Amino acid sequence: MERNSIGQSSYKELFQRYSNNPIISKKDLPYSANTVFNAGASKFKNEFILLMRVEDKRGISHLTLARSKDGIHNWQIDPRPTISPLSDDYPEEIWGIEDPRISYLEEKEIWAISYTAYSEAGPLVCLAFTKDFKHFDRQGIILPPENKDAALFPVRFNDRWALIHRPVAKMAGVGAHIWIAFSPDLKHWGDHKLIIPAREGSWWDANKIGISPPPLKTEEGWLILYHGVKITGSGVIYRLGLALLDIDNPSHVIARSDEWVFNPEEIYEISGDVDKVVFPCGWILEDDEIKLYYGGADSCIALATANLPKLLDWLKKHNSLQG
Ligand code: BMA
Repeated sequence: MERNSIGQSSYKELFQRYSNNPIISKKDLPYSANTVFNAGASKFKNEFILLMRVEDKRGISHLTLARSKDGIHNWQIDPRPTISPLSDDYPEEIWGIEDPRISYLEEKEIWAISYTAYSEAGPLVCLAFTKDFKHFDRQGIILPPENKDAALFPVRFNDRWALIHRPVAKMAGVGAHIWIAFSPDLKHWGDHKLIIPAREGSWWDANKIGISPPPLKTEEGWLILYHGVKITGSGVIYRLGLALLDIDNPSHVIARSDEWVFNPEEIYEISGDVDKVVFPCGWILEDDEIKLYYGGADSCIALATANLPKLLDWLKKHNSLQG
């Protein structure tokens, strides 16, 4: 019988949770903290690495690295914060650094990390480069507040880099939508365009959406996994849906799912510092299988897997942009 790498054979759901979730929670950290959650993910020297958001007991977040041979078990966690906010040199990091997304830029042979810095003027987008996950070369602010949920494409389009981001307008009744921007040098960003608007009314992705892990290159286009935030009488529900962007022109949206594909259901997703949240910042594709690393209820890191051809096939059947 066909089995995925976490030992399950059922494909009733598009994503299958690992049965021993969560894979990392604060009891696994080598130092004391409030919580560990939303982690960027990548492969580095044949290991899976997670760059985890850790919130300390003051409420300020930093990033800490965990590595594992199989991406499931035996996570080796750095004994102290790997990237701490440096507010003397980077005042925008005064209230912490959060939610890293990692993209490998093959032509430069570097990993680019886009992350949220929590400044006195609000959350904004910063970028850092690394070649070894030990030394991090900060590039500073690339998009001013309020902006977060930014992720780089790993390749250039007609000589320009592309970035998905999520600015927030403070005007009442204006939602928070997914945008794209372009840059010749990874520093100066322009040609901003809204590509995926939040829906309205009672939809699962009404009013506020943002990209989750970085865009994933597939034969059908760039696969986007995005979060939608529904406000209910008892608080928020963070769920995930899919979209597909044109492979050569990522400003063009080919498909967008009508239904959500992942929803907080297990206790570690429903109950924590922020209830009813699933929030991935990283995914890794190997042999058609996606490993999705997500924060559960802002209180732990969990793993789910999905079969890429099945996701693409499902998205075709559930494309709300058709007809
Ligand atoms: C978002 C981000 C995430 C967090 C989520 C739910 O705005 O801050 O880091 O997981 O809210 O609290």
